[in-house]
Formats: sequence, structure tokens, C-alpha cells
Amino acid sequence: MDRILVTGGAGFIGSNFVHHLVRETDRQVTVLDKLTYAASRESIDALPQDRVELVEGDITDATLVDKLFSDHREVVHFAAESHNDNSLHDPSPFIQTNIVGTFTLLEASRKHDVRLHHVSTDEVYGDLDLDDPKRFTEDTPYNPSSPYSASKAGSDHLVRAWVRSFGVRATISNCSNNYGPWQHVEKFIPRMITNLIDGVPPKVYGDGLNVRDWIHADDHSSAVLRILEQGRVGETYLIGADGERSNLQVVTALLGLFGRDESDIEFVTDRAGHDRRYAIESGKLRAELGWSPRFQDFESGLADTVEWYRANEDWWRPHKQATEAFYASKGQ
Ligand code: NAD
Ligand code: TDX
Repeated sequence: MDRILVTGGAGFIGSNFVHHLVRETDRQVTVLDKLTYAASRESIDALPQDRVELVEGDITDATLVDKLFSDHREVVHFAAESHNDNSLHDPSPFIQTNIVGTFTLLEASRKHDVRLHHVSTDEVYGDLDLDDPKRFTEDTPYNPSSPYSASKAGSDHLVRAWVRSFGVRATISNCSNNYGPWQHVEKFIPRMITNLIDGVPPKVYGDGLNVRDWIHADDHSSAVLRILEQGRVGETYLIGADGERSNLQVVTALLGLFGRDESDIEFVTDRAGHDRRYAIESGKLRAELGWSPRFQDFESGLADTVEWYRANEDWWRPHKQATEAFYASKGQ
């Protein structure tokens, strides 16, 4: 009964969280993952088999979810369709996994009185102007822009309703943009790094002035574990590491690491509905639960990430061609 269930534990952040659990706790872990295109068995393969078990399955499968919840007291829910550009191309799996899947987990939590932590995103709050002095807080009104962020907003609302109406013991976290090892090459930082490794120009959407608030995936993991262990049931916590950078700043830093300069950038078709800026005020998490990020220096975290992609080409190479073909079809 002391095993923890991690949905989406073969994805980018979920697998990082499983590593974190194995390293920092003595818990045993069950991963429930559908192993979609975004998953990577290899990311958790090297972990000891007596600590981590992988169950291949879908979070919308109510029978499977019910059985797993009857054997676990705690669940951390990372599983999602996670890429905005894909959601603009085909929103359907986003509704299915992010909304129906979360509903399925909530019903099982209610039935088996399981403690649930729901992992969400700052994108549910919409975006900020570049010169707005404000940052997102737990009180910012929901205002999602894309099918992805709307589906995550929907899932957050379900969690809040199940807490209030049925007394489900759940918490929610909304985190900013993650970077680090094992991130799919469809995402901004890995796409730019692997383009540069291939000698292809980094492709920047629109004017490149959009701002994201970067946090290392391992800091996201430590915050989620802290909330699971010490967070107040029913509460929402924002997770961020004060890492605001424009996309151009990130690409310029990467170009520097490859000995190249900004003249190499290719500006491409902008993302439809592209959010301008995200920024997180994580004071509640820090003050109430005493959390702070370990990776304070974004530029050195970025350099480590470049080294990881250089050293792990075997892992990302098989996905690169199909990813670039998708972007090429969109003029990106
Ligand atoms: P990811 O796309 O890398 O991984 C998602 C994982 O979920 C994959 O392993 C996939 O196989 C699995 N999955 C998808 N549909 C499933 C289903 N129906 N049943 C079971 N498993 C399924 O995503 P990520 O970037 O690691 O994001 C993880 C979570 O963190 C998501 O909920 C996302 O919304 C949230 N989040 C991500 C970021 C970010 O910057 N990437 C920031 C804030 C919050
Ligand atoms: O090739 C690109 N060029 C580019 O300029 C890509 C792939 C992206 N971009 C821009 C779009 C965004 O402004 O870079 C920024 C980051 O893009 P993504 O990596 O797609 O992330 P984003 O859309 O900000 O969403 C991410 O953070 C919040 C995750 O994918 C979400 O799952 C998370 O909720």
C-alpha cells in the first residue's frame, strides 16, 4: 500500500519526478503511462526494478484506473497531451486525455479516498503584456488561449469541483516552462539545440520577443514532492524559479554555446494565438512550504542541457525527422 502511482511517468517531467522519488525517498513507484509518441521508456529503464514498475495503459481506462487506485494511497498526475502546436493541429486527444483522463482519476480518487496531486501549467492564466509589472498568482483569473491550455484549465476546474463537492483530497500546482534532459525535440529548447547540432538555423516564431519563465524539471519535481507531502488539501500552488527570458535571449545564449551569432536565426510563421508572456510569483509555495529552486543559474542549466543532448543523440535522433516534417508543413 505504500507505493505511489505516477501517471505520465515515462514523459519528460514525469520521468524526472520518478528519478527524484527514487533518489530522495524510499518509496516504491508505479508508473501508469500510455507510452504515446512523447513517452520514453529509456528515461526510467535504468532505475532499479524493485523500486519502479511500469504499467502501460490509458488514464481514460476506468477499469484499469480503478484497480490501480485500489492499491495506492497517493497519486501524482502528470499524464497529458502537452504540446501547444499539436493542440492547434488536432485538439481531440487533448480533450480526451487532459479532461476525460483527469475526470477518470478523480472518480477513482473519490471512490478509494486516494490523495491526488494534479500537475498543471501557468498557461491556464492566459498571458501578460511584456511591460506588465504583474506576475501570475494563485488568484489570477483563468483565461486560457489554446486548446492545450483550455484543456488543462478544464482539468483544474474538475479537480477543484471534486475537492469541494466530494471532499477529494487533492492539491494542484501550476508550473512555468520546464527545461532539462529527456524533453521531446518538438519543444522549443530541445528543437533549437538539435537544430544547432545539425547545423540548421534555430527557428523562432514571430518576432521572438515572447517571454517564458524557465525552471529546471528537477526543481519542478522537488516542488511537487513538497506539495504532496506538506501542501494543504484543496490548495493551489504556483511553481516558478524567476527565470523570465525572451525566446530571442534563449536562442542567443544557445548560439553562443555553439560559437555562432544571431545572424543565424531564422524567423518563421508565428504560432496562432501565441501567448506573449508568462511569469510566475511563487511566494506562496516558498513561504508556506519552504521550497526554493536548486538550479538558480539558467545559463549554466542551459549549458548542461546542451551537453546532455550532445551526449544522447541516439535517444532524440529517431524523433527529429518526423518532428521537423510536421513543422515544415506549417511553415515553421
Ligand atoms: P510529455 O508530453 O513529455 O509527457 C506526457 C506523458 O503522458 C507521456 O509519457 C505520455 O505517454 C503520457 N500520456 C499521454 N496521454 C496519456 C494517457 N491517455 N494515459 C496515460 N499516459 C498518457 O509532457 P511533460 O512536458 O512531461 O508534461 C507533464 C505534465 O506537466 C503535463 O500535465 C503538463 O501539462 C505539465 N506541465 C508541463 C510543463 C512543461 O514545460 N513541459 C510546464 C508546466 C506543466
Ligand atoms: O520552434 C519553436 N520556435 C519557437 O519560437 C518552438 C517549438 C517554440 N517557439 C516558441 C513558442 C513559445 O513562445 O518558444 C516558446 C516555448 O514554446 P514551447 O516549448 O512549445 O512551450 P510553450 O508553448 O510555452 O508550453 C510549454 O510550457 C508550458 C509546455 O510545452 C507546456 O506543456 C507547458 O504547460
